[in-house]
Amino acid sequence: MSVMTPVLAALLLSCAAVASAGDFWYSRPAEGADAWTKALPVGNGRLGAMVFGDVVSERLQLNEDTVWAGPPVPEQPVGSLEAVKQARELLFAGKAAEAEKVVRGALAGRIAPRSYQSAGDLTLLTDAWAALKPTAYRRELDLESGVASTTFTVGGKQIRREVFASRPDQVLVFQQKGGPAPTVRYSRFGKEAVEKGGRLVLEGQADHKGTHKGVRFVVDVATVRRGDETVVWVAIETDYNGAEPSSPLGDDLLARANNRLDKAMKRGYGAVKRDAVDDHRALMERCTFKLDALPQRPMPVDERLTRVRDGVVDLGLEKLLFDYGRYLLVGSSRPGGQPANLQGLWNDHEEAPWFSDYHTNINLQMNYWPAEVTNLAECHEPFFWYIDAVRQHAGRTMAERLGARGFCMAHEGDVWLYAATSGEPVWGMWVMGGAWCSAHFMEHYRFTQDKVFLRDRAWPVLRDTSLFLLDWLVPDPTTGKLVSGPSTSPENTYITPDGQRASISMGPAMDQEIIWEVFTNTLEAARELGQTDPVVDAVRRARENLAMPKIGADGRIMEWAQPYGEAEPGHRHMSHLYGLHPSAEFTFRKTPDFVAAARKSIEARLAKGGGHTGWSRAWIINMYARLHDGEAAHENVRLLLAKSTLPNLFDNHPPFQIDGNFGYTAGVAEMLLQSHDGALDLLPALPSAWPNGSVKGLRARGGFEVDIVWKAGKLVEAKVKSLAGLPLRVHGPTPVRASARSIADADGTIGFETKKGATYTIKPA
Ligand code: FUC
Repeated sequence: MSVMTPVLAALLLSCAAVASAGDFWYSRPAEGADAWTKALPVGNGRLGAMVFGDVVSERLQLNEDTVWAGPPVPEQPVGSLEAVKQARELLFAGKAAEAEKVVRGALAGRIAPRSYQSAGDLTLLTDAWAALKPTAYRRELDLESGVASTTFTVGGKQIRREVFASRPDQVLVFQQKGGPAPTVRYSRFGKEAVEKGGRLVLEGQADHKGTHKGVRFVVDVATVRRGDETVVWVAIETDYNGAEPSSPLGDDLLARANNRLDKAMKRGYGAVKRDAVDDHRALMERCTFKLDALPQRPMPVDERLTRVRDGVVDLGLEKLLFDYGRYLLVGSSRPGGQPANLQGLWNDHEEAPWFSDYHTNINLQMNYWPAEVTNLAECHEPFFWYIDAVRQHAGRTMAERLGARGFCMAHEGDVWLYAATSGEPVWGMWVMGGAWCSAHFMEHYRFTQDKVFLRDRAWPVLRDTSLFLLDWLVPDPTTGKLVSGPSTSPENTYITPDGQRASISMGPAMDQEIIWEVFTNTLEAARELGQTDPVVDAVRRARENLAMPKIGADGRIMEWAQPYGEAEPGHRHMSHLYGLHPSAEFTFRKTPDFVAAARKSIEARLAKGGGHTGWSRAWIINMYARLHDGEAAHENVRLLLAKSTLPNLFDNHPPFQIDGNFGYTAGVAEMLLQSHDGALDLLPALPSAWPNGSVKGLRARGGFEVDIVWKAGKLVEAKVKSLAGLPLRVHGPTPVRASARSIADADGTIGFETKKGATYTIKPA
């Protein structure tokens, strides 16, 4: 479906380039009404800054990942079960509008504004430069080191500024070399920091217009001047208690912050920077992606983006955006911290769009799609922590009030670890959030083969999810098959046979597909662990009796159990295609008819304007990769850059929402390597726009690390390192042979035993 014309192809040749360190730069500061989406992010998983790069008045907008407005936190309403039973009866009787009324009254609480918030702004003022005109200006983000820099010449002096967030020392650091010391100010939504003990201190509490008082925090700023060097150190500490969010920590926050600053300052800028860079680089350099093309005149990112909007294919930018997704995950999700939220870590609002929370009907999960495959498994940890914490508290209460054992989650959550149906039924009446997230635990095991994780972390989540689903499912009175509901197919609506618009139904395809996956994962985990828990038998029986997705008369996957009319045929969610991606229910080897039906469904969605949000477009890239359609996948890569990417390469919903960044990186990985269908599939969706390139350090299920080189659109060689010593099956774009003795299947897939730690070479046969 590529729309590449000969003119475009020619432009592609003349403009594309190998991206390298030093590609992510701009020739002017982030300014104007949309300055924030031009500024550059740094982060250590917990502390983040947006760097604007202004010469006279530099602004660093800061974040700390627990600064959230707070309680009261909603609970699943008492009486939910009665409402659910009533809604089920009404839905089975074809009375969707009445069912919706019941749900809206009894199950949908008010959405409360407990937003994730900015921690404030650090301003560095140099009045002496106000009347001067800087030259040789450049601001840059080095994805490898994690350092943002601004360089310029002013008043005959060369100035260099650097900003980074140190994970080892847990401080944010600004350094300026050359020029007078800037005047330092700190403020947050109109409140100014005050001097305390020689430091600039702002003590605050996140709230919503005086209500929803949440996390207390201290921002502590120290400035040190030595020669012509100025270093500004920032520590941010909060009273957020992850173990029990409703009981804030009682620590002296200022003492804690002062202590952080003392320690870091004693070590000095050089040592702190070296350790921060080492820590960051260690993760970044594990996985590299290269696309070869002709050299290009160096050009700032914003200008390159403009050209992409004009139809140019910029391979350097496509590569850069892949790296950026990894950079943003490293910057916003590290063990011990909060999961990456809707904006990752970076947010300048007091009340952010969707409160910058954790949406679990696509967004939070998409944030973690690149984690395993691009070799950042430890960045997945905050997600696991969060889901497990909800499981042990509000997720259990929610299940209980829905008459079930185990745990569940609805479509959104936040640092207060709540779980409850809320808002409008079209988004709020959906209890599959925890079930979908449970799949990530199994995937982590598949990639890492970490049995301890499987036993201690994944099994309790899978077991509790299965318990919930066993109790939640009910037999459809007509077919006797088990169905989920009342439930929305997030967040779509349909037309009932009598012409009304409705959202909830019984047995929407996505629910059934998620449940099939949970049950399948539970059975697989039980097998791996030798589990004899009675829940395993119950799961096996329920899976056999589960209503499965169906292909409609039009050849598409049916989004709802009945052939309802579509109210929004180009809807951004493609929930019913969950089985194609991220799940592996519809695959070429197992269910080719469903793969074909999924393709028809995507095409129909796109024909009606689907893919219009950044994350929706990113999901489509992943889906086309699973359809082994490199041309269509690449067309959506191009469209994501052209239509849904902001000047600082943040993903645009609109507004900024980070899921599309992560979904993009996962999608590119998916085009180069897949491992969900019983074998490693090398270059399953390589587009003609990427004729020459390589990727190193991708991870695959079964515990493999994979490097691939290709030329003229053909596989040259792959190296597969076996990390767990499991048998390996490999399938190439054309028949392949291995450096070990192998057996080939009819479809050209080769299989052989591996030794833990050994590397195998795969070449065209
Ligand atoms: C889902 C999507 C919206 C948005 C929100 C944060 O509900 O349907 O488009 O991304 O999450």
